[in-house]
Amino acid sequence: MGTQRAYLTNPAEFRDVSRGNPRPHTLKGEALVQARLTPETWRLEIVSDGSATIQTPRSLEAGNAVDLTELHNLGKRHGKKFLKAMQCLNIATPLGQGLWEGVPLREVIKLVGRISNVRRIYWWGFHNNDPKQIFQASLSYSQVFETPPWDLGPLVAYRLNGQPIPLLRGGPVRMVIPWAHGFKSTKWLQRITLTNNVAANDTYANGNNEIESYLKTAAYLDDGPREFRAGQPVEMSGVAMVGWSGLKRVEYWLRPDAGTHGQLADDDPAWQTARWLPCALEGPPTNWGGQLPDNVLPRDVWGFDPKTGRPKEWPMRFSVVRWTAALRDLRPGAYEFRARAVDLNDFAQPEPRPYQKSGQNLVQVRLFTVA
Ligand SMILES: Nc1nc2c(c(=O)[nH]1)N[C@H]1C(S)=C(S)[C@@H](COP(=O)(O)O)O[C@H]1N2
Ligand SMILES: [Mo]
Repeated sequence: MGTQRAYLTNPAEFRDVSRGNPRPHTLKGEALVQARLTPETWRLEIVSDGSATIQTPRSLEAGNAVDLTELHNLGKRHGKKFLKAMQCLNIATPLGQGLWEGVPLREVIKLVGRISNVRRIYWWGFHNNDPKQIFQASLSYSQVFETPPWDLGPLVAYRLNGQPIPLLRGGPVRMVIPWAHGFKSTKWLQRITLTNNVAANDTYANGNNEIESYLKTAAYLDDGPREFRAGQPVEMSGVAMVGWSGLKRVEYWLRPDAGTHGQLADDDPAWQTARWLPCALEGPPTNWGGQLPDNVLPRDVWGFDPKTGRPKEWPMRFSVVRWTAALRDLRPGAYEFRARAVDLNDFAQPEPRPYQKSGQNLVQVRLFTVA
């Protein structure tokens, strides 16, 4: 999505991260019906694994699993529209940004009546009939039920950019966890399980990933030309993900190429003397109506002021913002360009020191020459 100018990414153009063999979004016809991935056949089970007590489990077996009409009806009362960029914990650049619409997960779970002994909630989406391939993610009871009003809780989503979520993006129904990396936003959602087991049993726990990490504030560089002519303006650009800690600014550091192919160790003293200069951050679109789907009013989007129809804060958390840096009067030579984000704690990326299995936020570099 690096060089894309439109605020929302076309659903077909998100970079895709999907397991399963065959991939669920390649199913067609009868196979799609068997998989319950059409709007008519889609069902959501909400059950206990035996360790939690729930009043009225909703299951295929009992014939009372939740269908799309029931979910849409919940949406009429509790539905939220919100902007969010999807980002994989293991891929630096965000995959795409959407306007999602869904119902808070807690409202969906209320459909089972009284519950007790629930310490964790996990869910999975369709893959195929091989239980080993199930892709599962989880949250704690409190993360689902006790979200503060100034935060968007986890959502069961059914619309993307004003349309039903296409099969390719995990429709008919997908979990969307606004603050988390993509692996918690399970596509082709089919079953939610309540448990007393506190162990976080996310599939992503395999592979050494830190599974409770929040989206990180970080700047990423666009690709672009590697050679410029002297006297020509050089514009560098990229996107910044606005993570849990918000974004204060993006800044850049330009230095002559040190001849190490852009390698710079974490403990290299050059970091200490680097001169960081401000990048320009793109402001909010002046015409939100032109960016949002036709059937969505800015004032109805979460985080927007209902009176002005504009975002209450900019840039918005859990979304991306574009940045640019204009480099002028460069002498002929070879250069290293780096950019980093500074969050609302005044922590510069990557401070605290990064553990890349909690999300990718290394400071990126672009090499170029001026001839
Ligand atoms: N059912 C299912 N949901 C899934 C996945 C998957 O493999 N299967 N991949 C997850 C991961 S790791 C990421 S990063 C996001 C990617 O979302 P996208 O393909 O819509 O960009 O989907 C998540 N949801
Ligand atoms: Mo991912």
